[in-house]
Amino acid sequence: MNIDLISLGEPLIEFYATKPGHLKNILLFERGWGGDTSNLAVSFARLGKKAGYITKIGGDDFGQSFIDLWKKEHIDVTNVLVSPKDFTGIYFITYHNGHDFTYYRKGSAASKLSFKDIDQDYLSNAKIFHSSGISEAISTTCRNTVLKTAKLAKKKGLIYSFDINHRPKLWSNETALKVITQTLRLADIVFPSLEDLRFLYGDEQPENLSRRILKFGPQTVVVKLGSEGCLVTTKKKSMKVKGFKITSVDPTGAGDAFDGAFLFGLLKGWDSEETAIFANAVGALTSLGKGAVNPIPNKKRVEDFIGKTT
Ligand code: KDG
Repeated sequence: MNIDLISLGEPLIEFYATKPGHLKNILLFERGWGGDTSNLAVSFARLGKKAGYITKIGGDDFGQSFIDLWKKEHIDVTNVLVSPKDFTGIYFITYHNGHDFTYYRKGSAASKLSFKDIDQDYLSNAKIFHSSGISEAISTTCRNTVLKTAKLAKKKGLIYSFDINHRPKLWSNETALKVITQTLRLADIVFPSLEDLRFLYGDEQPENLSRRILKFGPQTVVVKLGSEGCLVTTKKKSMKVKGFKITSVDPTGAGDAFDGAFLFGLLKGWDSEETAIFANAVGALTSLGKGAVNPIPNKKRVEDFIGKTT
C-alpha cells in the first residue's frame, strides 16, 4: 500500500462548550474529535494525499467513532490497535480568555502504545513520519515508542516531522526540555509555535530561536505565528509569510491542520512560499469553526479562499 505520511500519537474525543465560560458552569457540549497527530492526518488526507495512523484506542464506542472518522477520511487504519480493556481519552474545550483544555486521558489506551506494537514494515513505503511533543508527554512508554519509531523511520529514509506542541499540563518542564531536545536531534522538519520556542529558549526574535533549533540538525523550522502567518527558516534563509485576516472562532487544531498542509505542499514539490501561503490558509480556515476536525478544509475550499483573499 502506498502511504505518503504516517502519523503516530493519541486521538482524543473532544467535547467543546456551546457557550463561553468556565468548565464548572457549562451545561452543554458538542462532540467532536481531536488529538494533534490525528488532526494532522485528517488535514493531510482531506487535501488529497494518503495518510496512515498509528495508535492504540480503547475497546469503547469512542474508539469506534475514531475508526469511523478515519475510514470516512480515507486514512489507513491497518496499524490502529484496539485494546479492549483500556479506554480512549477525552478532553473538554472551554472558552474564556482564549481556549482551554481539560483532559481525561491518564492511563488511556494510546498511552500504552509500545514499540513492540509497531509493525516495522509499515514504515517502509511511506515518505514522512510525524509525531509530536504531546505523543511524548503522555507516558514514558509512548515517549520511547516515538523516539524508537522516529529512528527506524529515518533509517528507512523517511522525513521525520516533529511538532513540539508543548503542553505544560502533561509533563514537567524539566522532562519536556530534555526529551524535546533529544527529539530535535532526530527531526528533519520542526513545527513549533512561538510559545514552544519561548518555553525552550526564552524571549528572543523567532528567527534567532529557529536558528538554535537548526543547530541540532533539522533542515527546516516552521514557526506558527497564528494570524501573523508563519516563519520558515532553513540554513540558507529565513522568510516570513503573512497570514490571512479572519475572525477566529476557535483555534483548536489550526496548528495541526497547518502542519498537515505544509507537509502536503512539501510532497507536492511546491516552493516554501507557496507551501507557507497554502498552510496559512488551511490554519485560518480551521479557526473559523468550533472543534478541531470539522472545520479542516479540503483542497478546493483552500484554493477558493486564497483566490478570493489575494
Ligand atoms: O492542537 C489541538 C490539540 O491540542 C487538541 O486536539 C487536543 O491533542 C490534543 C492535546 O493533547 O492537547
